[in-house]
Amino acid sequence: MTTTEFTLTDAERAALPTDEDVRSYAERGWYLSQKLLTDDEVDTLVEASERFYAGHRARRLPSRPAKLAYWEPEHGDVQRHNDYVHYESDEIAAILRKPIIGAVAARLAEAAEIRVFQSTLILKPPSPGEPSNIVPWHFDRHYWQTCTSERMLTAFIPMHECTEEMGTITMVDGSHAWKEIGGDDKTTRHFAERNRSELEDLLVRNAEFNGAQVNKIPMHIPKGHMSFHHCRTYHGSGANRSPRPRRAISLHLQDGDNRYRQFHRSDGDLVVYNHDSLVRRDEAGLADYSDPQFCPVLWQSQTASDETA
Ligand SMILES: O=C(O)CCC(=O)C(=O)O
Ligand SMILES: [Fe+2]
Repeated sequence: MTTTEFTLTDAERAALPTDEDVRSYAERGWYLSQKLLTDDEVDTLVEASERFYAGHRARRLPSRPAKLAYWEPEHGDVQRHNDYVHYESDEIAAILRKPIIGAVAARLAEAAEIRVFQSTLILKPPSPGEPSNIVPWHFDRHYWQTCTSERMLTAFIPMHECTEEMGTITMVDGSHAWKEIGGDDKTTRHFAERNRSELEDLLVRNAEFNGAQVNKIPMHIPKGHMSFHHCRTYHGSGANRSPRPRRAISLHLQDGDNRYRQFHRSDGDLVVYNHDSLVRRDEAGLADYSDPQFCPVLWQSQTASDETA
């Protein structure tokens, strides 16, 4: 990905979250955007992802980190996850770096700069009984223990209207503000490695501990719109009961201040994120989460008022 000018058209400015939207995100931990992508851009994502699945790459990762999610045709008709799609597909990256997406994230996170942290190309095949299609309750911060930031967030970008029938992403309202219990070392493991009922139980116990109800809100996302969720918002998704594949990209975003930090499990083991074996080192010899090859800048406010205007 190359740098772009961080400017918006008048129409795009009108699609930014309002002050009320920013307040609502702070309170609820999620936001459903206006239309940020044209129908042509959304259709291009579908075509580019089909080329990706057929094996086309602009470049390949120089090495495979230990926990890389990387669907290949021999894995068959399970849910597909492909990390670093912004690195491997220039066609997809060109759409993900559209400044309005970073600008919306900057408003929500109240940050002057937004960089890519990760992007995952996702496809849920249209098979209602497919167990791998279920995304158990989790929040993304658990996978990002090597990050200093508490403001990171994710844009969930479907490649079509995304409905409950398709197993759209579902938010647990306000859960980003909960204090956590039972967040033991296991939470750094990806949900695919964990037991579903264990995670459902953890959600219920956390709600009780906070005197809160579990209010699940499925995101009905029109074509070209996307949802955003805070890194501590519990979310998950169900079966795809529709006759079509559910296609999306999870675009995980970091604010400009985010840095690598060493994080040890209670057994002393160092937590390792996939970036740690890929990105350049900073002056202190630590993984540089601002390496432009893997973590390009999506948005920089031109003036202080851009963040709040
Ligand atoms: O695919 C989904 O429904 C959920 C994706 C997810 O966990 C995320 O975007 O952080
Ligand atoms: Fe997630």
